[in-house]
Amino acid sequence: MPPALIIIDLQNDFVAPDGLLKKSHIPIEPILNNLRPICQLFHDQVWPIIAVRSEYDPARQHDRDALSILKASAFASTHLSQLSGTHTGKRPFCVPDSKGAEFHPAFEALLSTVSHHVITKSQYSAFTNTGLEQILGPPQSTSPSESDAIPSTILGTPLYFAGVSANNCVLASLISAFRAGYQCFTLSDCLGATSPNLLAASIAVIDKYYGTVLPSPFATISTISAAAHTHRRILYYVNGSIPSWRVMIALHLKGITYTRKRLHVMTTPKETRTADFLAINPRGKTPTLIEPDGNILIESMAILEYLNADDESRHCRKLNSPTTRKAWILENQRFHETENIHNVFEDIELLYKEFRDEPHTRKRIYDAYVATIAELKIWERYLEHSTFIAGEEFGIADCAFFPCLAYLVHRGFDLEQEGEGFWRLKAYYDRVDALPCANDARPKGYDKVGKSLFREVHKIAEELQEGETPDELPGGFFEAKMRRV
Ligand SMILES: N[C@@H](CCC(=O)N[C@@H](CS)C(=O)NCC(=O)O)C(=O)O
Repeated sequence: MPPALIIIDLQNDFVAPDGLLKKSHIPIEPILNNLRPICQLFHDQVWPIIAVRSEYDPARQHDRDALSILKASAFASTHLSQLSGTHTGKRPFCVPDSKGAEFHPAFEALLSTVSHHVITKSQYSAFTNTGLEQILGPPQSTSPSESDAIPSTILGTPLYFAGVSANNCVLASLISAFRAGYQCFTLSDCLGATSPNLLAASIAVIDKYYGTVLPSPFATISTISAAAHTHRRILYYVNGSIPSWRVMIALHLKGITYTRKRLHVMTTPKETRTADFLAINPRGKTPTLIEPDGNILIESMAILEYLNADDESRHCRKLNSPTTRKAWILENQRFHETENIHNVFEDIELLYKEFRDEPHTRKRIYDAYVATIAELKIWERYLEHSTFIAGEEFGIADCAFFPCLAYLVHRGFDLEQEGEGFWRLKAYYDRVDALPCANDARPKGYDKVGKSLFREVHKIAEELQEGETPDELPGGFFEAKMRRV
């Protein structure tokens, strides 16, 4: 389906000095100055332009409670206030047949120069009970071929949003479009709100969760056409998180293109815990992958299995060959085994907590360290027989494993010095780290060694080992220390 331009609510009540907002009306001229060339571009390309207007009839107050019709059932029902909002409050905006409900004359003048559709809505969202989707056509333009486990032929129709107010009707309409599966763009200099803060906050939310924000000069025939030939696949990720990192390696390995959306977890509230994100993934976790067909995938291991589905089915078809069978069993098993290494060092991160000096915590950190050494010994042995962890080819098990190892290294775990020396793991680390997929997925800031946790871990280990004999120690710390001495 062709791209479309959706211009929202440039009506007197919002943008005229004699409208309901009076002195705090949103100035329309800057918006129109930027919108004129875009309208002309869409008109020339015969791409649809939709002028959306609101009519909020106080007599139809029940509309306020009407449930938005949201087709994309993949989304959680978490309440997003914009989606059920209307302006039929104490100060009714855009009452039917009022001057306030008319388009601003300057916008009318612009509309008279281009072909366009007008639709009327009665809630914030231009998608609620308006038939807009019939005008736009389906959000995705082809269906996946049956032989394609990973949809690569689905294109998401791009929609470009402009108008007012950014924090209510534009945002609500864009969220509805996103949930229905359209690719969403917003023209940052063609938006308005009643305050710069509201405008900036809305743009930030759109950019963070729902789409691409761009100034109108960047919306050219070539960028818009390129968007129309792209599919909508989004990965929400946390920088440096092992689960996200795994998925990013696999996406690159499989040559799958996608848009990255980074979420921060050191902020208050965490960007993973906002209503917007919880409506996408009720667990509030990354990685979360939105597929071009609208499916939402969570849990890194499940996503990796999904991304490997094509290879998997190819393997399965040949499972009667003993060699393929053996390779498939090994890869599958090693893939699941990586959760052992992923879980085992979790308690070392207690060093980040305020209560890190409590004896009980220090014991947990020590135990995690000992268990990590023991676990790595297993992986060191596996590498005696192969270049990668499940064979001679870098595969899905490596995608799951490598970030666990690389995280330890980044936190100061010296593969050559720890335990009895993890020489094979060190060579493996260097080999994988040089691969394009590892390079592409390397977390920001991980090109240099980070704050070493292991210096502190060693101190704890020394302290807790005092008085114990080496034979009683399950881990390799003492052995390594003796070797170094
Ligand atoms: N089992 C999940 C774990 C995902 C997970 O814990 N993600 C963390 C980042 S490492 C997250 O998104 N945390 C955000 C939060 O808890 O709000 C997986 O493998 O995908």
